Amino acid sequence: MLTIHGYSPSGNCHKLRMLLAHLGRRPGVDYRWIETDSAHGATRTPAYLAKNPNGRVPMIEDDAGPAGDTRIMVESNAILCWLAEGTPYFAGDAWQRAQTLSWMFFEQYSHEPYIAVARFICGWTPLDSPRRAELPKLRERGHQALAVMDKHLASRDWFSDTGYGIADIALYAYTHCAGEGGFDLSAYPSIRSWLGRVEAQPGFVPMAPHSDENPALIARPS
Ligand SMILES: N[C@@H](CCC(=O)N[C@@H](CS)C(=O)NCC(=O)O)C(=O)O
Repeated sequence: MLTIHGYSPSGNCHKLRMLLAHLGRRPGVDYRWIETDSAHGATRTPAYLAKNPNGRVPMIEDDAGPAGDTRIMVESNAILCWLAEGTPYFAGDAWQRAQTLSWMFFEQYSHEPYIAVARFICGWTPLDSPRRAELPKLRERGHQALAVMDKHLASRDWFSDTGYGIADIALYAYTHCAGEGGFDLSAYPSIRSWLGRVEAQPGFVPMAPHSDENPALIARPS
C-alpha cells in the first residue's frame, strides 16, 4: 500500500492524484491519502519532520521497498517520475524523457515559485499581510513563464512530443488555477486550449477547491 501525505488544495499534491487516477489507482484501494494541512503547520510537527526534514507535502511512503522496508520519497515531480515509470505518461527515448524532465524543472524553477506563491498569498493570507507587497513581482515573473508555455503550445498539443504525460500534469497543477493568484489567462489562447485538452483526458480529476474557515482570509486576488 502506498501512503500519500497531501493537502488537497495544493497543486503539488494534486499532481499525484491526477496521475494515479489516470493509472486507475483509487484511494483506499491502491493508496491511502492522509490529508495534511500544510497551510496550518501540519508539515512542521516533530513527527512529520522526522519523515521529511524539509517539512512539505507531498510525501509518499511505500511499504514495498526492496528489502520489505518502508521507504519515503518527497518532491512532487520526482514522485511523478517514479509513479509513471513504464507507462505512456513518461515515455520515449533518453532524449524525449529528458525533454519531459526539462519542462518539469521549468515548472519548479520558473513557474511554481511565482504562480503558486501568488495564489497562496491571495488565498491564504490576511488582506493586510505584508506578503501582498510581493504580488507585482510574482505576477511579472509568472507571466514570463506563461508566455514561454503559450509559445511552446502554439504548435504542439502537449509539452512532451510523446503525448500527454507528466510534464502536462506538473504544469497543469498551478496553471489552471492561476486566476486565483490574479493571473488573467485570456492573453494565452494556446494555454487555454491545452487546459481543455488536459481536462478531457480519461480519468481526469479536478482539484479540490480551497475553503478556509478563517474570515480574515479571502480566496480572491487583490
Ligand atoms: N518542490 C516541492 C514543493 C512542495 C511545497 O512547497 N509544498 C507546500 C504545499 S504546496 C508545503 O508543504 N508547504 C508547507 C510549509 O512549507 O510549511 C514539491 O514539488 O513537492
